[in-house]
Amino acid sequence: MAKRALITGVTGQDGMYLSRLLIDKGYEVFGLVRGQNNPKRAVIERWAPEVTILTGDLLDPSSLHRALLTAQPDEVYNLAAISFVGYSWENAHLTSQVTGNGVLNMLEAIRLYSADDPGRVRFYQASSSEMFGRVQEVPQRESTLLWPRSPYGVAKVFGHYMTINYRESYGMHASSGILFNHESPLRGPEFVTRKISLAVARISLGLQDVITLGNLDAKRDWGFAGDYVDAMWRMLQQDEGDDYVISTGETHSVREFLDAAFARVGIEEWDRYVVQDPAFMRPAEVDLLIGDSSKARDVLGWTPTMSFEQLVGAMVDADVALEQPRAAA
Ligand code: NAP
Ligand code: G4F
Repeated sequence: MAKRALITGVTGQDGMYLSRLLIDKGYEVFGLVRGQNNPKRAVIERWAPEVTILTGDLLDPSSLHRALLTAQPDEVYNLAAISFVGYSWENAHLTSQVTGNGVLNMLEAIRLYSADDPGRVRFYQASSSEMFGRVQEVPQRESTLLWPRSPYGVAKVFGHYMTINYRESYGMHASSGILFNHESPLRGPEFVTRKISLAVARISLGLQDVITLGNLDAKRDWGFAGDYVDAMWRMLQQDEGDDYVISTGETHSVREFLDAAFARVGIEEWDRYVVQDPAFMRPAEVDLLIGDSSKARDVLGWTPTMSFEQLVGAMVDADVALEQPRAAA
């Protein structure tokens, strides 16, 4: 019998990579898509036509219950969230509801659905290195004290502890992946890596003059999204639910990302192409993230496959290919 998986947030970067990974492993995959006439629905239908689309919203508990009844999943991957940190200050209440309370809605729906056998449905929660915020330890690991610096980070802490609480209270097979930043050509253009790769591609093709950014000194532990969804799957194949940090163990500044991206198109001196604007600075910044993923490497046998330079190169190349027809027109 093929295993069955339900993915919330299937239209996002990770949902798209995870859906392909599970399909390739022979799973029957169900994806939750929100809203009426959501334009992303067509995108996931093209990307992975094998996925059965279900409509629902993390804010609507009955839609989650219905999705469980239809999908009858062995595994649920809760990837849905308002995930853009910058946006979360302007929309703190909504972020708390979706990114925080939405996790509780999903956990509760699973608890009621599988009350006869609490371990029947395995649950993955998309926790985040943003929870470390003002970091209390370098590198950050599973035991590092959480000190979130944004409404998004606070909401993720709530979801993280709810996941642990449901595991401890009800014996659910619930795992929380504390994932550090992971990127790809499918990354949303609001995030700094994709904003840069798109702009560098367009600048190299003569389609754009400058890129306007905020803090260039922030440091992130950037990995490849394709590697990180593999870690999610590995967590749910363990005998028990648990928490795992997933990271590369290398950190780079936004400035270093700019170095690598511009170098890819043959530009060594990029100062004249980059403008800084306080509008892109955050009320509270997470200055440095670098993760220690020894536990995941030892227990899950997980390891990242793509270097920082390869990742930046792949993103810039993909955006050059995307923008080339516009330059030729
Ligand atoms: P993403 O591209 O922003 O995708 C977010 C997904 O959530 C989208 O499919 C979105 O649907 C969906 N969504 C938003 N609000 C919803 C609601 N009320 N009900 C149902 N679905 C809703 O994010 P991602 O980069 O793939 O990340 C996946 C998860 O991992 C997120 O929870 C994120 O916070 C977390 N995470 C990401 C990273 C990272 O570096 N990428 C690191 C740590 C943790 P629409 O397409 O309709 O908007
Ligand atoms: O790309 P970012 O917006 O990602 P951020 O805030 O680290 O959040 C991402 O990673 C988290 C994991 O740690 C996820 F949980 C979350 O869902 C999301 O996927 O910003 C990265 C850094 C920040 O320090 C920001 O201040 O880049 C800096 N930055 C500088 N200029 C900018 C810009 N960020 C954005 N988005 N846009 C700018 O113009």
